[in-house]
Amino acid sequence: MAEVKVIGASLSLFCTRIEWALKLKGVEYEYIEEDLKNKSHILVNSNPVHKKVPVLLHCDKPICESLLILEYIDEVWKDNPLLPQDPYQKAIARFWAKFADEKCVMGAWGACQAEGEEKEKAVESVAESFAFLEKQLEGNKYFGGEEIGFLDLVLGWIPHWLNVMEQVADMKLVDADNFPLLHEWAQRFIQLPLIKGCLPPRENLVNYFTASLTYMRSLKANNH
Ligand SMILES: N[C@@H](CCC(=O)N[C@@H](CS)C(=O)NCC(=O)O)C(=O)O
Repeated sequence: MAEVKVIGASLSLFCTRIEWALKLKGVEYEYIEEDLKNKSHILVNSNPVHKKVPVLLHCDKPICESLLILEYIDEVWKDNPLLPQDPYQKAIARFWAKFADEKCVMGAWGACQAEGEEKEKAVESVAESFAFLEKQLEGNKYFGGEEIGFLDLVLGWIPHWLNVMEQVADMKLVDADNFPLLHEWAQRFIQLPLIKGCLPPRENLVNYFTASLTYMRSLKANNH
């Protein structure tokens, strides 16, 4: 029986960050692909509150929510630390991670779905959030400093997932002109062999987001 298992979905940005962390730490794990349209007993029993992936099973004990899983991994496996040791810096990294998930992931997905004037406003609002992250990169190679850390993994969806969202929804959120540091960081991050080697194929993401967007827009249209 594997000591560490990840219940995940191959296209999920939340799940990929967990796999990156485990690989970075050199932890062997078994990956269990979940069918989110027909959730397994193991998922429902392991995450009865949200019934979402990822779930980390460590010696059969479940840990849910990707940011908490990253922290757990960092505490259990000490090699290649993800979070800063300094309590203040640690709190700051957690703050930006929560901010990024609440404002940037959700904001970008909201902007994808919006249309017309609503889309312009949504794009503007996410850009304001990205501007805060751009500032965090001033004088730094990575969010973690010289090496990738917690916040880099949390924001690691930008070069791959956001890029697909931008293509599918015909919008531009992060490019070299508006966010040069974030753009440069994204290029650097995605080229790291460990990161690059654990990404879902772009074509699958394009198909997934195209279908999701069509579905969300049809729901919206039927409500009017
Ligand atoms: N806040 C959660 C978000 C996880 C999440 O949204 N997972 C999606 C897949 S990307 C999911 O399991 N969706 C299934 C559902 O909503 O029923 C985390 O960080 O782990």
